[in-house]
Amino acid sequence: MEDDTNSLVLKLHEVEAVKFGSFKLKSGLISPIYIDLRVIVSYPDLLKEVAESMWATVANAKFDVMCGVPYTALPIATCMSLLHGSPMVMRRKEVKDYGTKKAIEGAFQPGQSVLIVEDLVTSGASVMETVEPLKAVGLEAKDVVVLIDREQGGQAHLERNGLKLHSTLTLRHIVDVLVKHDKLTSEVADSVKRFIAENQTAAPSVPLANAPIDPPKRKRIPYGDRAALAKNPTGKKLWELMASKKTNLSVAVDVATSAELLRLADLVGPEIAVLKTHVDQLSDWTPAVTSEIEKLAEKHNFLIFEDRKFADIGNTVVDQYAGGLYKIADWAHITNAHVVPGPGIVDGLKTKGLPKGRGLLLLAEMSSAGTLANGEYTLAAAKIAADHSDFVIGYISVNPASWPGGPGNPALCHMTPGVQMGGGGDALGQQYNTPSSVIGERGSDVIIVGRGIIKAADPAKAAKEYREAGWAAYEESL
Ligand code: S5P
Repeated sequence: MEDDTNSLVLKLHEVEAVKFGSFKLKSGLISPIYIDLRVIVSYPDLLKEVAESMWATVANAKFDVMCGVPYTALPIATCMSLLHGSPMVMRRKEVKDYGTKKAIEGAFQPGQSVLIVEDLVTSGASVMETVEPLKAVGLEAKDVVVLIDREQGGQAHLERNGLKLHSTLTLRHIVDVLVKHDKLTSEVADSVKRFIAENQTAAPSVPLANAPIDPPKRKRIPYGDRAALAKNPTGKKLWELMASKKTNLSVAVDVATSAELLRLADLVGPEIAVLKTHVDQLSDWTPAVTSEIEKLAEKHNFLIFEDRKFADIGNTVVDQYAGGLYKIADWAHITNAHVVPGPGIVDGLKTKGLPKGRGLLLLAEMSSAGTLANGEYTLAAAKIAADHSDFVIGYISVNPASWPGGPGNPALCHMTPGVQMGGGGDALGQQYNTPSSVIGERGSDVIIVGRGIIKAADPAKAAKEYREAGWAAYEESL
């Protein structure tokens, strides 16, 4: 079977149904890959092979009739029908008003089950457009067979609408086969994989009657695998570090003196992936403090995150980041910014941070009661992150699982503050969730814990407990 799909991939590449380069898509995006399966009709042997492979893909599915999604999949469905004696129905694409004109042609009985046949799935929108008129005439669609799943979210969207997607090939598999056979360089393969990761689709807005309302449980991609997707060196290092050190804990050392900061950093160092600082809270800061923090980061293998929350226009943040007293860009691997000024703030910070290989987190949500960072604002932050994924390594977020597309691009990391074992909050609006809720239910990647650790009687022991809780929740979500 593996060999069969390998030869199929090579033939698709040969007839240029799958091309690599730089292609402008309808959406305006530049894609490193272009797939056009219409060309298959010119190669009867290949069409037959495609139909046979897709038939084998749904060997275990049960259905009464088949329906190809117009137009590219129509000849494929016809070929499957001829080869295996399975009847088809046909959807008329032009009929928008299902009430007055026949949208579905052919002989069928209401209550019969239908297999949807499609050439390529991206978001699943065109499959859903076909399912709707089928349902309207009483046909039941449960299974969809597709030649190529681009793995850009279609499977999850279809599943949410009660449809099981069976794919003969995935884009990643195609790319791997072509690299193996020297048809493609691994650089191009990586750029395609990054493109897939960065361009996950939002759920199509075609609502289906009788669709189950429970969203499917997302499976998490392991931290280690996400390193390969990250464009930014600090983003990559963060994923690698979390995977190798087995920790998704960041400690917020919000203290008043340098000695206390260094003492706590040394104590919690063995447990953490990221040390989060607010150096402007220190009453006795000198440049020597940051070199000491850097030494501890080396000793314990963690990254330094200065939680500066930049919020000004691009031109101003340049010097706030690289200059002034603290020269944050010189020593903090990670810093963060609000998106309220618009994307210019990212461009500004990038001028100083990117040459040093630094990474930026965008505040997409906040943990405090009454925060205004929600809804459209959060989506705008996600868009800015997507547009700057060379520098932006992720988000400060609170409930990424609730975002319309879920946590989104797996190259980007979600870090969540407002974490304490007991939940609750403080007197000034801070709201806490538990490590298992943050990682397990809310879909975040890193827990940021301040007072739950630094105010504990034994901070090192508390850090170990939070680390274990965070890691257990991560492993359970894989
Ligand atoms: O929305 C936010 C964003 C951040 S970065 N809410 C937050 O609490 N933070 C920071 O996380 C905050 O500045 C503090 O350093 C830490 C939370 O500390 P804790 O003591 O409440 O756990």
